[in-house]
Amino acid sequence: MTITTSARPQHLTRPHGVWQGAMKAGALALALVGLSAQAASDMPPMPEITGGKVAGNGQDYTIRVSIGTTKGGAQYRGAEYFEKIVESRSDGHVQVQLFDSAQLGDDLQAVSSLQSGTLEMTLPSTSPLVKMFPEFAVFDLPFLFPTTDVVDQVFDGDIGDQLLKVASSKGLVAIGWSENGYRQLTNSKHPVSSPADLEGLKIRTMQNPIHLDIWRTLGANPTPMSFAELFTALEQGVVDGQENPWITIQSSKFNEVQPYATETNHVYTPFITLVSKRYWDRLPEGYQQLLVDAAQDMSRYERQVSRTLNDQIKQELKDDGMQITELTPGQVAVFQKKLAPVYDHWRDQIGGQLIDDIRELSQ
Ligand code: KDG
Repeated sequence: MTITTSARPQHLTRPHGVWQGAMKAGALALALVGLSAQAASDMPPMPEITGGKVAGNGQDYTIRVSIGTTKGGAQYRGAEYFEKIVESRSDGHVQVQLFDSAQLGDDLQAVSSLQSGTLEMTLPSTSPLVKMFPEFAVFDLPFLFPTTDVVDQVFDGDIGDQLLKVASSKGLVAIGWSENGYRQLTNSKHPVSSPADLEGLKIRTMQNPIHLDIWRTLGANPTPMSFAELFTALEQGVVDGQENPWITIQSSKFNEVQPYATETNHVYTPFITLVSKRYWDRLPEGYQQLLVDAAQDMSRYERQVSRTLNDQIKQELKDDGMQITELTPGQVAVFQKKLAPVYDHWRDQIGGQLIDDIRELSQ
């Protein structure tokens, strides 16, 4: 897949969303179940809404949004901002209802509900969707996104637009990106500071062939599982470990059943904002553009929330007794060297050009 400059999907004209202002403490408290009081208080305030009222066709619309993570995470916070923008700029004619913690199904179930038109919107990780969109597997390659700057260049540039175009098919309309984040390993057995320490550890992965390849290549014993089943599987010892960003580890209380963590930052996982094509085609053009505007504003704010809280929450997990191993650059290099074959395994399927284009961004 070669990146072309005119990559931007037709439905994605970039609005002029800017950052301003603060938000009322009340709503702040309401929205933050699951996060510590400290993290809650450090949550960046929602920016003022920019852009005027949008005229519809006099009809009212409801958008149910399925979210896999809990109310305490950056993802839910971003979705609340999306809700606020859409309801205010449509003068209440478009109502948004948020359903967290996979109430309406996990990522794969929610996407299939969009395709059948029984649900309007969802924010899945890209990893469970690689069978549907093989190019998405580029996000699962280890250590390909060394900094959030590289992530933003992809999200806010041609590569991100091209991948949204790819995902605007199969009954779906892709309108934006947000941040799941850099993944960290946790386990219930012992500290891990080298691949050798992974010998025989049963690690849960997302339903994704590259993640299975990563942990198999490192010498662990990986098993794919839906996020919705993960906490119970950890609690019952069905698996010894898992990997997710710090904010998800805290908001899903994995630290209560996982005493050990290693700051691996081994993969960066995005969320993608998807709308049901059947629903999209019923919306007047003004409301289609409103959803795109709101998704872009949500994307920038959610990334800010995720990054503001990331280090803070890691510290809180430590304060709450989690034993966190911080790898030295030399120790990270051992993991990177051991994982080099993963690139050879998947280069052709993903597309060498796409991988090289992203690598270029960190040069
Ligand atoms: O819907 C939530 C999932 O997208 C997210 O939690 C995926 O990181 C993920 C995992 O570990 O399953």
